[in-house]
Amino acid sequence: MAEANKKHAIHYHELHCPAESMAVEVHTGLSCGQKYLPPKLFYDKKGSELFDVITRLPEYYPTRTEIGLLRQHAAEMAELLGLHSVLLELGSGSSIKIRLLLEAVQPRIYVPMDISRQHLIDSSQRLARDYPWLSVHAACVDYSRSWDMPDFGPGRYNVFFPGSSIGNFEPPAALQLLRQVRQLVGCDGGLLIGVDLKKDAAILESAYNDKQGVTEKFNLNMLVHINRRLGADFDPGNFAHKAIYNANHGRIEMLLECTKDHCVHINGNAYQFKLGETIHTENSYKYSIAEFHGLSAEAGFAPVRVWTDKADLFSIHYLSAIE
Ligand code: AVJ
Repeated sequence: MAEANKKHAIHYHELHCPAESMAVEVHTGLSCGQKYLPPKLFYDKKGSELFDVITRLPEYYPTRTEIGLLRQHAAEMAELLGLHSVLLELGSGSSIKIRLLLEAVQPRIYVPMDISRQHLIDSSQRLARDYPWLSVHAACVDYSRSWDMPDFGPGRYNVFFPGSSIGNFEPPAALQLLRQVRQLVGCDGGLLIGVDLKKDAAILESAYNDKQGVTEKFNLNMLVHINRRLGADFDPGNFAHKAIYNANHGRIEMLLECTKDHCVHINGNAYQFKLGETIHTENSYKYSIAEFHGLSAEAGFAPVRVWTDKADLFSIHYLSAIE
């Protein structure tokens, strides 16, 4: 068998029981005056693949800027994280960014966590193949809810949370998640987190309205995902992609705008859609450095170091647990 096709042993932890909770969440969101669906529903296998294409788009600056910062400052980041820690990653996706840190950090255990199960398993096996010395414990988890983490033994714990996925959370929910991360890493742990910065609306809006229409496909794929999982009859052809920067809230809002009056059926319920009405599928909050320091302090983290690029597009914070 060719080396590239060999399956490499990983440990797997199932921490997510999605089916009935998805039906409830979809029903709740579509029964609201302003209809909404949670952004985690983007990430079936197809959605995770489309997101990977987004990360390489010319307009989508966050991934390439963050990777630039990781490359440039990996040694300093590794020194702060320390050797042989338990390294957990939230929303690990394809586990590409962690590769820039692994050699320098030499974690005792690496725990990629993601909601997209098959994508997580495939990515974890590729990582285990490329880093045969690394102990990989993949955990399928919906980190927008609280979860019970298996015990990975004594030692220092660090969380890596790149990509500005924290921006998907309403500020109170972001605080709750950071508090849970603080619990997870304990009193001598740390958090290395990528946070997209506030900036000119034109740069933001073009990043979420790419010319090739990949973000549009990614947005519409949520409806296809719901159709498959819940037997719904969404016609993606009845919706158009929209992304706008809401400066008052400091967030990009992704919407699916309905292009004609119609009705969608899910689990015996009928949901009416009017021409021009929207489903709000995602918020992506942007934070100044000071704002993010405020939020993380409330969660029990002290700022240690922050790295930004020359154009001030993106930030990576290293924070250490306090109290
Ligand atoms: C994965 C949440 C960081 O908000 O930029 C990209 C998702 N949505 N294009 C982001 C996304 C549309 C992305 N995050």
